[in-house]
Amino acid sequence: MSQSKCRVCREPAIIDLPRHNANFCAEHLLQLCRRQVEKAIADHDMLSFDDRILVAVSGGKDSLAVWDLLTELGYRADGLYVGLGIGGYSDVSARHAQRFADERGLTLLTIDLRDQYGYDVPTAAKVTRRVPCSACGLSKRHLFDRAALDGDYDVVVTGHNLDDEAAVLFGNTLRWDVEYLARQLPVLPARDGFPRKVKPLIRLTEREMAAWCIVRGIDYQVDECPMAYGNKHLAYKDALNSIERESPGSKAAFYLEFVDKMAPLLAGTNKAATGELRACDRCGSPTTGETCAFCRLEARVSGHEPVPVEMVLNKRARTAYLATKAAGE
Ligand code: Q46
Ligand code: ZN
Ligand code: ZN
Repeated sequence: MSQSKCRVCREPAIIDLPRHNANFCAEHLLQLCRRQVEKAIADHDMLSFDDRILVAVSGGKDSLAVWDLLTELGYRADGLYVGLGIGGYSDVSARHAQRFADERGLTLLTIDLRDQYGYDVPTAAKVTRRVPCSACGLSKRHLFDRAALDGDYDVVVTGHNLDDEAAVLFGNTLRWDVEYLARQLPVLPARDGFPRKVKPLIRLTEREMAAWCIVRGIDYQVDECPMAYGNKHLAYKDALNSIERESPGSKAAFYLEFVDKMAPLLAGTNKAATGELRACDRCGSPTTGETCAFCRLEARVSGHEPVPVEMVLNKRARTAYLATKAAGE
């Protein structure tokens, strides 16, 4: 079989993208990624070159790739890393995020949940007896919003890619969760003390982002968060990937056509956007009650004896986590 060739320049290809029915060399893969990000930004009026941007950085491929892409395209973007205290996973993620920023002379702000708020994600999960991702998501959303407002940033950027958004859409559709569907937009406008939030990677897949990082020499955290094990989100991604294999392009059509055709029909059904908000009596963040959910969580779990990661994993997840930990030691 002859070596596959880049669709643009006919040089040897490094990746095949069945969704585009084409192969690409390194240079033209980068060009495709840049163009898809530019298109997402333009189609949804996400960013302007005057904006001060805060990128939510986890140390994984997507957040580092979006930071890299925006910087390369000429946007002014700082990063914020939140240390979640998820054992070795968090330690490694923090190193990747810091090294990326240092090597490029970019500004990375950092917040450590345990140092600054007296708890971490495993401890919060154990004390509240809720799934770790619930305390984690709540903490991250609050801290990114706060940091953006306190630091006078115009917008928070997240690295959610097409696979992430399609998987969330799939879950919301399976349950016909209209309220979540109405909120699943590439841009959430600023309102009442919340910053604007945008997702410039909605037209790019996980595989394309991994390829971007490899070609650009970005050393990212490859391991999944141990708390994600057995997560429904991963099952939805697998389901969509098997549909995509049979019918390339389905994933992009599912999500992007939702945004174009369905989301406008749901506008106005987003209750959270219309509810009455007031300032939290502890931190001043917008909330519907007296105290915001973050401050209530902090009050409940702060100062509690730290709980190790393995204590909040189910049996299969714990076995996988301990094996990875042993291999890394
Ligand atoms: S970091 Fe946090 Fe994710 Fe880990 S605990 Fe869940 S939400 S899986 S993006
Ligand atoms: Zn080429
Ligand atoms: Zn509060």
